[in-house]
Amino acid sequence: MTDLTLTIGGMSCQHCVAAVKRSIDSIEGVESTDIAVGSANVSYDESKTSKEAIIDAVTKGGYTIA
Ligand SMILES: [Cu+2]
Repeated sequence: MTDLTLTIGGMSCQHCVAAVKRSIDSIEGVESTDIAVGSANVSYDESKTSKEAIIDAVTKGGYTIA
């Protein structure tokens, strides 16, 4: 399992937390997420997904990686 911490821009409320959590949780290989306003801690299986895929899911939702 690989742990990834991201600093995310554009998040301002619990709606954003839920939206980011939903998009990261939908990635196959993501084991657990701990999302807060402005940050995400993600534990994932590196044989199934990648840091790039997780960043992609966040930026597609309209948020930025700081
Ligand atoms: Cu929001």
